Amino acid sequence: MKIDIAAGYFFLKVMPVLLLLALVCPVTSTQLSALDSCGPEVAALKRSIKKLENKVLIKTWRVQHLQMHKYFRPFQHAVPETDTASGVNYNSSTDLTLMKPLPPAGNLIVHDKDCSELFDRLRPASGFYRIRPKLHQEPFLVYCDMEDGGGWTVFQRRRHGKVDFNRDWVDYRDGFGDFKLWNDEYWLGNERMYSLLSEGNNLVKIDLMDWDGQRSHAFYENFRITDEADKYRLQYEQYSGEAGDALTGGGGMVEQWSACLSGMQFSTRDQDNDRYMQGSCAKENKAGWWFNRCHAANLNGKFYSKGKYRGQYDNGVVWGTWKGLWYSLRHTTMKVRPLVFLDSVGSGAGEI
Ligand SMILES: [Ca+2]
Repeated sequence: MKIDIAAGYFFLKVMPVLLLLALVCPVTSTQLSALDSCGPEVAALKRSIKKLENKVLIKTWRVQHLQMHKYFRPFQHAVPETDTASGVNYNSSTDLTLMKPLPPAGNLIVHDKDCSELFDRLRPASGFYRIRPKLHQEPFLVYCDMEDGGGWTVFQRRRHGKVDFNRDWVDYRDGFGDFKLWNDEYWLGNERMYSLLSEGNNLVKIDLMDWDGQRSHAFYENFRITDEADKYRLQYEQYSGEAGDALTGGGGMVEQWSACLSGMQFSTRDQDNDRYMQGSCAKENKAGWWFNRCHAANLNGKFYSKGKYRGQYDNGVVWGTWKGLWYSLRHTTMKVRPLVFLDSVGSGAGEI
């Protein structure tokens, strides 16, 4: 820095004076000794040069002094998260700084884009972890199912009925429920699901359990939803599994005409986007979900704690092709991972 400032002063201040001097009193190198004879102009210019040289010396000394006493120091990258809020490691009482270092250029903490990346990287146990599917997004908590082959990002869970799933559009868009304990219930939120599912090439697994502890499941390939402008319309491709293709309505053409959810927009009690002209499927079924006229599968329905139920509407936690429309399930899980995935079993595609 000393050299830079001295050189800068020389070229900006001293050099022009010398050039001016050469113009006023042109001489060759062998005639330099004759400058003194060029009159008062030369004497004035020599005084200016002396002043500038002194200024350079003073500035150089000040720079050295500041560096020596550490009034400032070059920018340093913050160490990874410490207890101090600024990320600066003040480990020496003599290392006082008057100028605070600049903040780090970016977030130094790496977030996985989903639970499959986390699984590949660390093979951790199941639990809640922070993921970030898109770089522009804030990271958010989600339950990662690291059993069942591992790497599953869970976006819906019903376990005990403590969380109310009869909610408005904004709640379903932003997500709700509890994100702490292994059996907490939640809806991750349509906006987060949109970012999580938007690239397709995924495999969604729906895990179901009845009140006798019997389990079943359904797989859907390339499960996606559109954005909020299109009301989070549902799209999916190939079904496989044991529980039946209830999302498509099951049964024959008549059932599918009224209950196929492929291509349906999302509806809530305050936003009716279904095809049921006479009323609101979301209100009747007490759920936010993709409805047609209305459904053969509604995992966000009303939680009945005995399984079989009766009522005006088939509004339980329903997977019609497995237990019928009048049986409300005990456990449900909707989870996703990449279609091509080397799971812990090594099959590459879960149970398919
Ligand atoms: Ca309607």
